[in-house]
Formats: sequence, structure tokens, C-alpha cells
Amino acid sequence: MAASKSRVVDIHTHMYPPSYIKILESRSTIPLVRSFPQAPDPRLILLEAEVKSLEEATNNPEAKLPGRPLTSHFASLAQKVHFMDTHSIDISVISLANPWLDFLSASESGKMGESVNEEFSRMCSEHPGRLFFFATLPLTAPLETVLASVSHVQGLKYCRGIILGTSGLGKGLDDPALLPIFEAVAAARLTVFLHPHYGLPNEVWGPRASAEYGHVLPLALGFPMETTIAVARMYLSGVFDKVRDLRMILAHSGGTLPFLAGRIESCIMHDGQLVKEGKAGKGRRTIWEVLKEQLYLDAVIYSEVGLKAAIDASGADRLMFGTDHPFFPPLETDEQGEWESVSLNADAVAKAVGEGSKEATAVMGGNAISILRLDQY
Ligand code: 5CU
Repeated sequence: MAASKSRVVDIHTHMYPPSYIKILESRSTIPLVRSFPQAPDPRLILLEAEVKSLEEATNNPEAKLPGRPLTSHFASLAQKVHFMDTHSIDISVISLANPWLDFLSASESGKMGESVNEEFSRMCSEHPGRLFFFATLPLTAPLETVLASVSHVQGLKYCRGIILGTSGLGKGLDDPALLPIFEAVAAARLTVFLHPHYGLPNEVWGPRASAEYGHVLPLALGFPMETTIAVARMYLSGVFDKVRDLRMILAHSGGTLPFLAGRIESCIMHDGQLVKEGKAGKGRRTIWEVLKEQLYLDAVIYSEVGLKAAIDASGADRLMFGTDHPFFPPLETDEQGEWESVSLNADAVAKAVGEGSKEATAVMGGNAISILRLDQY
């Protein structure tokens, strides 16, 4: 299928299929879904930073509600398509939201992964050419199950990659045990969409955060730092050199990587241990080079200042628009209408590269169409 008109593609847009919500409803520790008598919608409670308010609301019906409302935006395909139509989004590359299958046991995750990926595949097939997806891997299962899952999703017509958290097999993404998985994903031409969930330890936010600061610190700072740390660890361990065909999209414009890449480089050059071990010398591919050769960034950073840093670090040809739907709904206007979180990101693109420019067309959709082969299905 060929098309000449410029199209808008949302590569950062999540769903929880109904079978996954059922599991969350059956749980008593995070992640979970729970109903409270004082609210019409059940609450979706995901983050470590929400545990304290969960306990308080469980014990006191007057306490503020934990988590976020689980509206139809999280699980309904019709709602996703309505959201796309409302915001003139032509194509969405949907993915399971955090924390994916991370909390399932080794014996549960393989089967659940298969069923979630089939469910995403089925949803995409209901809207051919409008929906594609990033699959999820059962990383708590044995290696052969994970590799079988890579082969399975490679064969699904609308699958274009894998959504991946930062915990890997439990030891982070610099774990050598992950290499066969990265190699299999790269060989299958599946792009990794790296997304945070765990943030930073709660103590970092201080004693006032839970009662007074809402979700701001873990989401605005914890998520981006988590991504930055995960990629820096991968870089330092040599994953990108070992798996040269690995391609990763970093959520939230790379966390703080574009801003901190120079500091990472300087710390490497001035590190006595790394210099002595020959890890800092000539021939080393810098993090700047990896940013331009193996990494892509989404454009979910909500201002042209962050977006310009992302463009400077990675290139306007490596940036892809996203919305983070169904997170960040409007709080004071109709959820069925336009979302300010979407227009903030679209406006940032226009301001950073010029409204209607060739670069804006690329960031808003053209890049995703060519990088993720969205015209081939
Ligand atoms: O609001 C949130 O907690 C989140 C989340 O959990 N995951 C995400 O992708 N965006 C926002």
C-alpha cells in the first residue's frame, strides 16, 4: 500500500486488554485494580509510590484515592480508535502498558504473554493499516520460552517490535544473560520500545511526597531517570557493540540521555579504571554515535526545549511522535474530546522544527512509517 499524504503516527500509546485487567483485579499487591465505595470507576494502582496511599485508602474511606481511575480508555479498542479520530491520528502502534508481565511467575508468564500478544494482533487486524503493535515478552519465563515468544511475535502480521521495561531478567539490561534475547530480537528485525516503570526508590522523594506532591516526582523525574540509567548501563556494558543490529526507541525522548550524554562521555574519558582497562580509548563508539546509529527517541517530552535537545542528540529523522494515551487524560474537560497532553507534544514539534516543515512531517509520522515499515502489511 502506498500513500503520499502526510500521516500522523502515534508510537507511544498503551492498552491493557480485558484478560490482563482480570489478572489485576485478582491481585492484592501492586499492580492491581481495586474498587472503592467512594468512587465510580475502579482504581488502577501501579507504582511503588502509590502503595502508601493504597494502604491509607484501604483503612480509611475518607482518605484520598490511590492510583488513577481505570476508565474505558485503558481497555476498549473502540475508545482507542475514537481517541485517534479525535486527534487526527492516522496510525497507532499500540503496546501493553507497564508493568507488562514482570510480576507473573515463570510458569504463568509464557502463556499470558502468548495470549496478550494474540489479543493485540487480533485488535490490529480489526483495523488493518491503522493499528500495529509492540509485543511483550515473558521475561520471567525460562530462556527458551522467551526465545519462542520472539519467534511467535515475529510471525504476527502487525507486530513491529517489543515493548521492554528496564528490569530485564531481574538484573537490568546490562545482564549478559539477556544477550541471546537482544540478538534474537535484532535478527527478527523487531524494534525495542524501551519504557520505564520502576522509577527511583521512594525514599528519594522525601517524606512529604506521598501526601502532598501527587504523582509528579515519580512520573516527571523517576521515569526519565530510570530510562537514562538503563541505557547508560547498556552502553557501558557494550551491548550496543555486541548487537549492532539492535534498534531501540527510548520513551520520553530518551529520559535525560540527550541532556546528559556529554557528561557521560566526560566521565568515561576521565575514569581511571576505564582508561586503565582500555575501555575509554580510541576506536570506542561514543554514546553520541550510538544515539545516531542504534537509538530512536519518541517525542513525548511536552516542550520544545526537551525536543530540541532530543533532535540535537539523535536527529530529526530519528524522532517519533507519541501521546502516552490513556495516561494523562484531561482533568477538567471531557475525556471524549481533545487531550491537552496530546496538543502539548504536537505543539512542541511545531515549535521545535517549524509548523508544516519537512522535519515536522517526519517527526509526526513519516519517520515511524519508514522505521517501523508501517506501509508493509
Ligand atoms: O501515570 C502513570 O503512572 C503512567 C504509567 O504508569 N505509565 C505510563 O506509560 N505513563 C504514565
